[in-house]
Amino acid sequence: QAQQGFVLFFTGLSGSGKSTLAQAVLARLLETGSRPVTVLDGDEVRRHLSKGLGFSREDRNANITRIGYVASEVVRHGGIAICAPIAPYAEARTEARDLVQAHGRFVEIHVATPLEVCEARDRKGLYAAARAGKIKGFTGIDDPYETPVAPELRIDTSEVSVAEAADWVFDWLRQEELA
Ligand code: GGZ
Repeated sequence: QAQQGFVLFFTGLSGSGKSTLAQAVLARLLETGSRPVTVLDGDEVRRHLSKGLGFSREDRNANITRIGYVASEVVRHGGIAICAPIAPYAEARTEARDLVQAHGRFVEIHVATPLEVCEARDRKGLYAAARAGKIKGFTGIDDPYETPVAPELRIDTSEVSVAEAADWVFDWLRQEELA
């Protein structure tokens, strides 16, 4: 019997640990080896699928809708898709969820690392640039992040290690008989 397709949709601030956690969960899924996994990471998507889009509300929502559409196609064929955009607006997250749920499960994982921690990490120096006014409309600084109200999972990476967080996601998938 073919297993159900599903989407792991990581959402959270820049530097929250979405990509790192997504990679760790990907590794676990590949270890179990049963099915191919499509990864739609924020950076990758913006280089290809969403090339030319900026960071206005309209462009961010278009980005998330595109990701949702591709993920829904993967799920329609029984596959697994992992997405890790900021996805700051609830309306676009809901649209992605609706697209996917027409064919399978949508697992929203809020990577709820506090802004202070993301800003302190500032791996790419983007928060400093945003504070200095060199980047306008940066999520968490002068652009909103609408906190997910009812995500399937919520994980603060300042409280647990990446390995623990990945275990948690994987255990949840097992419980739901998705992995
Ligand atoms: C937020 C921005 C911005 C602005 C450039 N706001 O840490 P990063 O660099 O690698 O992740 C951020 C990435 C966000 O792209 P997404 O496609 O995930 O965003 S959205 O879901 O809102 O469409 C950051 C970089 O792009 N970046 N300008 N103004 N992040």
